[in-house]
Amino acid sequence: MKRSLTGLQPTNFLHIGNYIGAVQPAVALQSDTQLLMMIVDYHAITMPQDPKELRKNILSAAATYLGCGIDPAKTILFQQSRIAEHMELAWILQCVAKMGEAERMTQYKDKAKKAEGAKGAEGASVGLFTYPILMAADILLYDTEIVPVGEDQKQHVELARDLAIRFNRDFGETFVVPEPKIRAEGARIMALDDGTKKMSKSAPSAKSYIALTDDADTIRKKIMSAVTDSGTEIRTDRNRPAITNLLTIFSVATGRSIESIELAYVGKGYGDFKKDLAEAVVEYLGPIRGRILNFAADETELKRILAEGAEKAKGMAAFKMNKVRQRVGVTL
Ligand code: ATP
Ligand code: LTN
Repeated sequence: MKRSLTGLQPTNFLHIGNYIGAVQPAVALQSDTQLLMMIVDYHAITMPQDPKELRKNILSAAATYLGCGIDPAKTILFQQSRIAEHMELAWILQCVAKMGEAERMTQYKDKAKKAEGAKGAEGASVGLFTYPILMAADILLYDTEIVPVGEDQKQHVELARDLAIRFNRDFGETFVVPEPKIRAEGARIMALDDGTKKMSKSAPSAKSYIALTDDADTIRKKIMSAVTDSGTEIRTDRNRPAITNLLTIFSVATGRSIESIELAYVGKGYGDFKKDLAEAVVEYLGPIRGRILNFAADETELKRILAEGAEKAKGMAAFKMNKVRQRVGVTL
């Protein structure tokens, strides 16, 4: 069976963009690949986190994945920090990666600008800079072939590919070269309050995203107040990112093609369109929300599932690291 793997940071609640871009594609991969699903807590601390909040967020991430349909009987669901081999391999890969490569990562450049008290990269943590290399370690440690992610992670998966190819060339065949799996539509859901920005968990305004735990009324309010572009027509257009984004969400939530939705709203206004979109999203997310809340109520069970996942992942990671140490020349 092919192996697939993805990870999401336990920062805040997941939003509809995370679900469409990464979680739903991962859930779909459970039937014909061995999926590893990670809560990447050591990625989360590249930006300051309150320890109490982080602990809560790790458990709620587990509940969220389960609520979205991750099945622990099929999938290895685990917390990154429990497997020390991720950090060990990340160190070795840091010695394989080049400064120039790491400096080209666009997410680092964007996040460094936002880092607390920072004047650009000066105030960002070193971890934020090396984070894509830790992500490469996450992927390569498990012989991953397929990495379902949103569009913003494509560059990081490409770095993992480059590092795997270079390591194999220099030390002998060791790693599988992974492929990103990015959906054609919905791989970059935009913020509801700004059609030019990616929907993001760490956005300052809760109006910009729909969290998977938002109730029906909150979803309706957020969609009704979503920005639209100038003009009145309901159709996709490169110069009208906000309405294009809403049409994408409508299409993914209902399984209808964008063209058929555009056709259905010819001559109608944004008001009608948004009302129907809100109902479609409520229907799409409603059952998931209920399941997340149910799983979240049983902390003991969440911890049990994570411990079981960690045990399985540990065996695989330890096996691979033995080989890596031999290749590098530190095993006597
Ligand atoms: P933050 O904004 O705080 O960095 P995030 O919302 O980008 O967080 P991550 O944990 O970094 O969330 O991403 C988890 C997964 O969700 C990744 O595969 C990422 O590509 C995907 N993803 C994130 N935002 C979107 C989006 N707006 N549309 C589609 N996929 C997304
Ligand atoms: N960097 C990713 C999260 C992540 C990941 C991974 C995704 C960490 N390790 C391995 C896929 C595979 C992000 O979304 N911020």
